[in-house]
Amino acid sequence: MERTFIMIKPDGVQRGLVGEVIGRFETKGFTLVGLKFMSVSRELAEEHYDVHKERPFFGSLVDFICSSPVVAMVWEGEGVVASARTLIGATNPLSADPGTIRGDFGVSVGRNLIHGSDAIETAQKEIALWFSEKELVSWEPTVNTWLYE
Ligand code: DAT
Ligand code: MG
Repeated sequence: MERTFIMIKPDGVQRGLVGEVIGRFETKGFTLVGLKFMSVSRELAEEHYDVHKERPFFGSLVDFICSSPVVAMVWEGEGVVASARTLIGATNPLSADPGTIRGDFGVSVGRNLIHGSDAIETAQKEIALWFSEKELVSWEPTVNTWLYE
């Protein structure tokens, strides 16, 4: 079963949107397999955003991620990587569709509330970066009989 890495960024936590965001993934039908509330070290933030290290916003992005706690999660389900990106919405909340997390709750690219892995391979890398094997729980929700044919 596919897995993706999702992080509620410091703005999402500070604005009291943790329950709202988790609820959207739960009610969609995805399965939570990893969850932790944590402060992020500079080293971890820099590694996580390594693909953006040459971009002008890299420094402020890393500062922001380290500025206040985040909620790191792993969600599982068929097609969860792409579907989570759809639930999250476009990078710039101003152009994100209503009904998406960024579309409903944000107004600025530097405060876009949430991170989601952009591809299956990226998800595997990010899950391994943020979670140890023993922090992930493999389980089969009984409701899956009513979610999957
Ligand atoms: P996404 O988070 O939608 O995958 P991304 O990987 O292109 O977007 O960028 C990572 C984060 O960097 C993004 O969530 C917010 C920040 N960011 C991206 N483009 C930016 C810009 N032009 N100015 C400021 N921050 C930006
Ligand atoms: Mg990205």
